[in-house]
Amino acid sequence: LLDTGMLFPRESSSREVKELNGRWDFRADKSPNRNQGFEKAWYKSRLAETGPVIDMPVPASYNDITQDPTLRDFIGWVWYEREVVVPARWIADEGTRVVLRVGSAHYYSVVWVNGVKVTEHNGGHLPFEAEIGSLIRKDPTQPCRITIAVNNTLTLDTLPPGNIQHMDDHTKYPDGFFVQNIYFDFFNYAGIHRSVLLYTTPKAYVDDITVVTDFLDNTGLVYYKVSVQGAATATLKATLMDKNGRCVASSSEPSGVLKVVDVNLWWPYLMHENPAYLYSMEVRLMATDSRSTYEDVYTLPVGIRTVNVTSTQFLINNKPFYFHGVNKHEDSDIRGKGFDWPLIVKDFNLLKWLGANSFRTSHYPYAEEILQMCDRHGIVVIDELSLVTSGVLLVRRDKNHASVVMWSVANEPAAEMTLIKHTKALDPSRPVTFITDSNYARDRGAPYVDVICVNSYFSWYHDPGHLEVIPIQLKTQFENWYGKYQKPIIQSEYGADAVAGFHSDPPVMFSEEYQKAVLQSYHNVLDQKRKQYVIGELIWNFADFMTVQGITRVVGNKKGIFTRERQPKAAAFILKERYWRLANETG
Ligand code: BDP
Repeated sequence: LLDTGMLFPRESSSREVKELNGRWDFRADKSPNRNQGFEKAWYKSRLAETGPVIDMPVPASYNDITQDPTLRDFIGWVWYEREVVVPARWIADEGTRVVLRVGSAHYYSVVWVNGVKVTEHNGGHLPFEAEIGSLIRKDPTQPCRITIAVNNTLTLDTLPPGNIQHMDDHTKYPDGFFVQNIYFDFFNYAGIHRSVLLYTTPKAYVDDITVVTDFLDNTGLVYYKVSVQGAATATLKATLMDKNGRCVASSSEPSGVLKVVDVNLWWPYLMHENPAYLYSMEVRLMATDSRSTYEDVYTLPVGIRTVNVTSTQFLINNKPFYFHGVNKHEDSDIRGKGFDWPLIVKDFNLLKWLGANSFRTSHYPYAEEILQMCDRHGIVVIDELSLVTSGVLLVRRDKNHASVVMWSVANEPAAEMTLIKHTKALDPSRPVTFITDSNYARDRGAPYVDVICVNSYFSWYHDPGHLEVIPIQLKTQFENWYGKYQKPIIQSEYGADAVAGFHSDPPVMFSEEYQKAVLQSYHNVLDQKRKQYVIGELIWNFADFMTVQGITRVVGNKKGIFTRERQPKAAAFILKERYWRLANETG
């Protein structure tokens, strides 16, 4: 995937998709060295033949699915397997590419088809795939057996990072005892987290499309580039269609600009009465080789909008945009980080109930379907990546989303400059930021970013219990950063834990009243500064989420304004009132 495209698998007249979600066979490798699966080559035969298997849903984290405590906190290799019947016509037609795609699996994966290794992948949040046509054509009478081994061990080289610590003192710990230390604040959910599917394309196919948009008066400009694989020569037609399927511009060049008269711009949903307008760009490819003729069709949704940053403003379509939104996690009960449509649609309904116009994908790339929802609903995204190579892949995966208005290269990192430069080179069309929690005097990244994003937890991690410090400390925070850099600032995290149902007046920490009071104090300062150079506020966090067990976490992080089950705490009503007021004032 490093040098090919990463188009989201879509059905078309030339492409089929077969989802492999549902029940898979599963076994965790609990052998002392956690390596029996490889030593005994579990991929060579059916998993059920080499030992006991249990049912495991895909997509889902495996951690919370069973009643087995050793599986909840399991570290090491787990094995997934299922068989799939491949349509005969896919096998019969040598001109069809059959691709196996995993939306994401956490963290390291190895994939076999009928016992033959087809790919491996490093990283927990991005898709990977392998072409398997020749393998399944070897013996068309056999079902196609897919085995995926996934290892969630985190080291200093993974992102997020961690390390394994062995405890050898037998007076204190059982034999072979070790722990996974992690350096981030969310549970290390593991397993196959996003859809697994087979999809087809013709042998000659549209491999990648890049669009960058602009407009001049009433004319929309879609700069595009199409890359093709599997054809020495090909002809191509790019057609841009409006919402009603009417052609508004077309071209026969592999790259160029499509001009749209009387353009409908893509607007965030609170800024315009006709927001989130999406055109469809259909790319039709025709290629011929000595054997046959191939036609491939791929249709990409395209929102036409611009993004610019001044020293005090964030501009979408040249109008000031104020981020009033949230930080999220991919997290819920039972399924962990597993992709789940009911949860996603519920979250979007809650975002709109709240009047939130934006969110940050803290602290890793989210499922593509979530960004598609943002495009559709006009919700603005700060897209957070997690390391340099995944930076290349993330930009490749997410570059065409109108909703993605800025890249965040890291959360509270140690070495930020190279990441920022690197990301800017990958995509000059979008601003770049990273999230800092450090002192403005010590920070090394701010000179390189377009927007400064600051996390702070006054009266929580600093001066806990002292709400009265917020007005002073927050004002000082903003004035220091702006004074030094003259760049617009987003309050990228702030908040307080509240256990739903804990009440206290006067407010004390962990009560709903304290969380409310922290928010109100922050809002007073934000209201002064947003008239100057503060361009956004993102609450930490949208919902309560699971973390590792520890003395500062009570069944997870409780800084959600919604519970993990998505019910509002008192703070949610404060924020709802505020966000709708901001929507009326600023869009
Ligand atoms: C912030 C981190 C976030 C944590 C939060 C907290 O960016 O991941 O969950 O602190 O401690 O600094 O609640």
